[in-house]
Amino acid sequence: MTKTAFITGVAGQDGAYLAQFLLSKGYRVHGMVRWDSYCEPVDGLARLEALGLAGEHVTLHMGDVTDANNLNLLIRDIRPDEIYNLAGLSQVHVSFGTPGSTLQINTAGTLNVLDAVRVNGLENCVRVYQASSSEMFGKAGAPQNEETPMAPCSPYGVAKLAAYHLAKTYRESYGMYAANGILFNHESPLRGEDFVTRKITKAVAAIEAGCGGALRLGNLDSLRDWGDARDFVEGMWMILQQDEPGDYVLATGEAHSVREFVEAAFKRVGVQIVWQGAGVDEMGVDAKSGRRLVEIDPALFRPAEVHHLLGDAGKAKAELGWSPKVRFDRLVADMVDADRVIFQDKPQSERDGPTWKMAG
Ligand code: F7E
Repeated sequence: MTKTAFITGVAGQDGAYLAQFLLSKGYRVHGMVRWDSYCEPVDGLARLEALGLAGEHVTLHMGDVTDANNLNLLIRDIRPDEIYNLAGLSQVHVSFGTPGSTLQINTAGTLNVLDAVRVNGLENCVRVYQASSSEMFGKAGAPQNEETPMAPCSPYGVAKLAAYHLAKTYRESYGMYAANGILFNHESPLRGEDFVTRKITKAVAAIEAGCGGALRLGNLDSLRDWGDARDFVEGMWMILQQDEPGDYVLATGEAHSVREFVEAAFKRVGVQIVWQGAGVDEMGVDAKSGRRLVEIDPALFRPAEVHHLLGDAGKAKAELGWSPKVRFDRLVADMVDADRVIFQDKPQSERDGPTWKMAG
């Protein structure tokens, strides 16, 4: 029997890859997009378009997780077998500036999804995947797994932790199939340019093409467990295929610093970075030419930082049979190469356009 999936946040990196994955499994896929993406399809649906999924492949609905009635009606009409709640404010730095809307979207939004299932009486026929995050571990020591006490230190982490507990509470109180995927950082060529990996790979490609200034970054020493988003969306699906709902860490088990990511990305285009100076005066320099390629921008430091994320996905491996296929070096190379194509395809006169303007 054909299954139906409903993805909130379908226009994001994970939503687009998950839609592609579920379509390949024969699912009917419905996705929710906010009004601004819906009304400005050129930009708002760019990721779905990049994967060839716009149009008839995914049925799109205008909506918002902060609008409970809207969600109730959508879920009543679609009657999905599986809901993937991926909608959210995902930029940790931004969450310090907009803590109120972060909690509205990431916590109350999750509550609205869970409650929509309950008030429609679908507790026994819908499975809900909640996009939980390694940011919930915050200051907890590494490595982190499902048993690690959580100590979030950003509004984003706090909001996600509350949503994680809501999913567990609905599971335990109403017998709902609600499962948390606690995902460590996962990246791809579709990653937004306000996240550090994509910001770096796009800047490196721009510099190689001769049209980029120095890359300005914040904390170079934070350690992240970076995987490939395409591996991780498969894990999301696997989580919902278990007989009993549970909570699972998905991670590569390998941590690298932002500094290492910078070095690997430049290495891909044949540039060796050497570091000079210290603190806010530190800079990354091309070992051959002496050109300054990386600078520190104190405005990019966060009020509180998660220093070391390193996931232990042993439970997912043992129970789901999930393990990531893509490792750090290949991820960096794939992302740099995808950004190089953007610059190769553009004549010099168009390279200053908004499509590659650096953000974040
Ligand atoms: O930062 C440092 C920054 O913004 C990574 C989201 O998907 O993963 C992501 O959250 C690190 C941090 O990701 C810049 O301080 C230095 O230590 O790429 P990011 P994130 O905050 O780890 C988790 C699992 C999620 O759930 C989130 O939704 O890089 N960093 N310089 C910088 N970060 C940014 N964005 N920009 C910089 O210029």
